[in-house]
Amino acid sequence: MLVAQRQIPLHDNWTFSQVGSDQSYSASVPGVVHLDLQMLKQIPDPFYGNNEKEVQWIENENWQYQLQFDLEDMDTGKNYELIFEGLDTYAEVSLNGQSILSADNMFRQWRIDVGSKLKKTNNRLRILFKSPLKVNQHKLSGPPYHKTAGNDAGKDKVSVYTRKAPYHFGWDWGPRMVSCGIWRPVYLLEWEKAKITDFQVYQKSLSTEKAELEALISYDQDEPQDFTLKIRDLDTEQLLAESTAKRSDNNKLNWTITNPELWWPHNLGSPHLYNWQAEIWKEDQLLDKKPISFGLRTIELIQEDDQIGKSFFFKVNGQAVFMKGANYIPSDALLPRRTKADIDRLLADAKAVNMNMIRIWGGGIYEEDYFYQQCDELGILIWQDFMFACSMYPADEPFLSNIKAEIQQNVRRLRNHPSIAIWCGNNEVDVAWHNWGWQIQYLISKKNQEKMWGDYQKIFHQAIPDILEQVDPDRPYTSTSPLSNWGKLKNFNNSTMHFWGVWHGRQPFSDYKIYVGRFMSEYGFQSFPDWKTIQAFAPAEEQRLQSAVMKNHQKSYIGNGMIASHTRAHFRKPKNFQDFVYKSQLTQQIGIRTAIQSHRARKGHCMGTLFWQLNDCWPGPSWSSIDYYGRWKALHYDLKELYADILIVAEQDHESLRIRVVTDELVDRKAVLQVDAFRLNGKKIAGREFKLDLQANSASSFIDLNWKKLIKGSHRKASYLEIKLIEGEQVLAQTLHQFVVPRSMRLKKPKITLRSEGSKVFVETNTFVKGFYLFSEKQDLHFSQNYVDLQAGRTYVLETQGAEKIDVSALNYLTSY
Ligand code: BMA
Repeated sequence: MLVAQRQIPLHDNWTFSQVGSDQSYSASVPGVVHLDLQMLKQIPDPFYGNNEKEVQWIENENWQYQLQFDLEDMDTGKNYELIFEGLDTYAEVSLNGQSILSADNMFRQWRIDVGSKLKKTNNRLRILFKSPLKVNQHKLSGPPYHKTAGNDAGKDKVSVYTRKAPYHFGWDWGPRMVSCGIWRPVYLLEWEKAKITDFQVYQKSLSTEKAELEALISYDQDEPQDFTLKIRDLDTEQLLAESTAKRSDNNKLNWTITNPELWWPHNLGSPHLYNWQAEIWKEDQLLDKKPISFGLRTIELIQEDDQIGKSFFFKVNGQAVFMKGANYIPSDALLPRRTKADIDRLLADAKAVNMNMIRIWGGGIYEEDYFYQQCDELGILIWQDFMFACSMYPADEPFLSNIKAEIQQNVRRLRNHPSIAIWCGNNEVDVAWHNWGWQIQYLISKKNQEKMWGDYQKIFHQAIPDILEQVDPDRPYTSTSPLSNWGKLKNFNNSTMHFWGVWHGRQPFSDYKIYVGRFMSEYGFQSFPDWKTIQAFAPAEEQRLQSAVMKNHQKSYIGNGMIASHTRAHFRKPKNFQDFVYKSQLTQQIGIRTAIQSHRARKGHCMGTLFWQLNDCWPGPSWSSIDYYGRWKALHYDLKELYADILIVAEQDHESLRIRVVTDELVDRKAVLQVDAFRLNGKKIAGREFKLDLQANSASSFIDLNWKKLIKGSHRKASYLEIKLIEGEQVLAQTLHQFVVPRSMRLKKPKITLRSEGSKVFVETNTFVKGFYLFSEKQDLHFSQNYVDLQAGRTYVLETQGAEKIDVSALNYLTSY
């Protein structure tokens, strides 16, 4: 089918210059100025060493981008729109000397009708990017919204007045990189007669027998006339609906599907997608088409008062779903260099460890369409914040209408994605205003306090819900995350919770067992990234905890000392920095393991756990489970067990042990729990078996035993348990339980043997090993499992992808002995 429409990308032949200089250079589009300068070697790699400091001058300058282009086959009978998918941020755009756009929001798309200004040859497109620091300087004398911007690392905290990714201004896991540029694609759209501007599908009703669907199609036209609108199923080629359209807005088309296949999060079913296309026709000419993938599913957010407080959980297709996942931050400080392959890899890594939800956190960006498409396909749900985080925002008329346009556009762009489960107004703004003491710390007058909170309500309690009511009424909205603050234990009975007692509150890991909220949308603990990652950003002499580079790459005020103290509490003294880095990862793993186990063990009370944070935007220590270069930390490997559908949690008390089996499966099972006690040398002390009736989707099955009796005369420091859940021949779940922290275990120096066969490495040991880590100094190898607790006398298979044959003599390993 030929469409009377053409997209003409404008990505080649751009030049850029610093305003005030005569030098101009070639530029990459899409791109940002830091990447262009780095490419030209005008600045060093900002991620290396302390180079971040060397590139700060860029934010104070204005930058000009220019393009000269021809459009030889231009047809004056057609329409031409210039479309910027994203301009970062303050951009004055002119075409052939005439000003055509003044952009002020990185999150918006801009469309300009340029038909009357274009020429066949020698078109000149010019974009002046103005420094947000200069543009917003005058705002600093108004009410002190900026004072609350604690993560903004600048002297003048203009981030709150700038609709630009908040983390660009600095965050507690990332550098300050206030860049500018044409950060998303730019193209000319040539069209005639009509083009589709919107295609939205609603589920009027959904059951296993029948789905009743309604589409709303809007279009632009050059002159009013009759068009035919059609909806086609791209998989079956079947025409689903057709109607004549006489008006351009919200044309309704209806159709029904019998025995529909539902979309499920991947752990509960298959994420089935229908591929539908909206088309606009003039007689037998197809003018425009817009394909979407659509998943049939219902999603409900259940917030009900109950005996203890207020619930917060999701039902998908009528089933209560426990959410397991992490918070996602933008995967680069300099966004345009990310590729589709990077997105694929990160999402595959999330799915590989059984995550069913990712929270796109409010200090970053609304992601690319591709990101959400992949989540639709993989069956990963998205919690989508709007881009506001950890500070107060003004709501004067021009700023509020800018925000409204941003929300309208992004919701319209994203609303057909089945993966998006919820919209959330902001990250931690409400909780901060009411608990972080800004009013006193910054001496905010009563009048300003009223104004600032009034503005908060205008944005998050009025403007956003009003827009959602109009353009996406079926999806849940929550005004902020968290809704409850971690200060008091009773608050853990209500709604969403960010528990930062561990880390910011300096509490021990064991507090994760006590502080379990109804939906844990944040909590976390830092570790250092992979040793290879450290080598990539720190010169050899800086590879120490206290070096200037290591300190600069640590952005949390609480610093590397917090990692060190917890690492010391859990492991023996590190032999060197590399050993420390490795042990920091094992420590993080123990912490988050404690948290996730506690959250899942209290399923029902708690219905979601999203740790902080999945990924990084530059190389450095952080709360992430995957580092900037995509290398998995110890935690990420462990998530495979922690987020599996069935999880065994051993809750140890003085003498008793409650072993709980948590299942997210939607079926009941009869299984046997097998508990075996071993000495560290592998000798079995005792074993017991228990019959269990597992009730679908619950954490109700458990057994209690006296662990001291079970290990008989053996010392708790010298023994451990292996616990398995078995149905017939199949091991449904298994775990190891140690009675004391690794530091206190009577670990012996292991004799480890490695043997390889093709891409597989076979590992054996003569005594228990906590956190065996296999790697190669020379090659980047990813193994199917790593940081494994090895039992004596067993054989472990670590398989690598990518390498056909592994030579064990080229492998190294670390153990925590
Ligand atoms: C959370 C996040 C971020 C921050 C993290 C770690 O609350 O929302 O603001 O990076 O804490 O401090």
